[in-house]
Amino acid sequence: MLEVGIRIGFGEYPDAEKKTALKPEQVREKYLPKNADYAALTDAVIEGEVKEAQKLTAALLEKGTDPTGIVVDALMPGIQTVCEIYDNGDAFVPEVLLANDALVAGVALCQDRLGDIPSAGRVASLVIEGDVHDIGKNIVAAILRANGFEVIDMGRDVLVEDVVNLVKNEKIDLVTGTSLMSTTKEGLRTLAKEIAFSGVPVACGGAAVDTHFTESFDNSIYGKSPLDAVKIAQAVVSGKNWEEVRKEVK
Ligand code: B12
Repeated sequence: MLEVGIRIGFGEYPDAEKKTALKPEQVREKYLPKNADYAALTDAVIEGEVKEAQKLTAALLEKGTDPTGIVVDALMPGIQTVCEIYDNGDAFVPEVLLANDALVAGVALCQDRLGDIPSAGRVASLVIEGDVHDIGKNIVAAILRANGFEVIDMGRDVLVEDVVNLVKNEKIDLVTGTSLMSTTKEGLRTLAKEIAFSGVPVACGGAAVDTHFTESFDNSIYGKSPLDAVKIAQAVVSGKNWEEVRKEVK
């Protein structure tokens, strides 16, 4: 852990994906949806244009487009583009944050459209202690909501003891934990262990974790995409335990 911390301090990230070296325009092409209406919305997110993102999302909803499709196939490619460009050193923090604002604005409209759906179950979503990367967690929470789950968004940099208190005091079916850094992912192991007494499993995701890591401890299920989070939540609510869900979602 200390060694990893030192290497990161020197700007070397052991678990980080290998840089693609794609130019910003190539990254945009890679993620840009084929559907022209979706592509316009993706571009609005890339440019961090909040009002434009709201306008285009509203227009798609008006046409009867499925809100989950808008989030997954139009809004998400926009933030993925900006994050990869940033990761390649071709964008700056404010650009990521503006793109996130545009994403959140679009997601909010999709959620409003869904209105009151009978709750499919209760999920607590968080980014683990020490980690501020909450863009992915926000998408996961939005997609869970779009699929009828009540989501208690605990935010980012969340202490394990706060989750322990939550599962003790409220009826929670599933916790989703996100980690983007090798220095924070161990928090997910602690979390899964500390809440095992309650029978509530932890769905783990984010770029720092994978099946190999998640399966090195009990009471956890790995998920790659927000739709995996939905599958996991549905399986847990149907009464399956974490071992059964692990096999099912693989
Ligand atoms: C954007 C970003 C930032 C933003 C974060 C803004 C925010 N509000 O989130 C800012 C600029 C603030 C930032 C800061 C830092 N960052 Co940063 N950041 C990134 C970057 C470029 C993108 C992350 C992202 O949002 N991706 C897009 C989202 C949509 O993807 P995602 O989170 O993985 O989520 C998806 C899936 O994983 C999944 N998912 C997510 N959660 C869950 C949960 C479940 C249950 C399931 C099923 C699925 C699921 O669904 C999502 C949608 O598909 C990454 C590089 C990269 N390529 O990942 C570096 C990166 C994560 N950052 C890194 C670092 C080191 C830092 C800093 C320490 C830099 C510094 N020296 O200050 C600080 C961290 C401070 C802290 N304590 O957390 C490193 C981590 C290295 C490592 N492996 O440990 C990375 C990998 C960059 C790199 N190449 O080295 N960062």
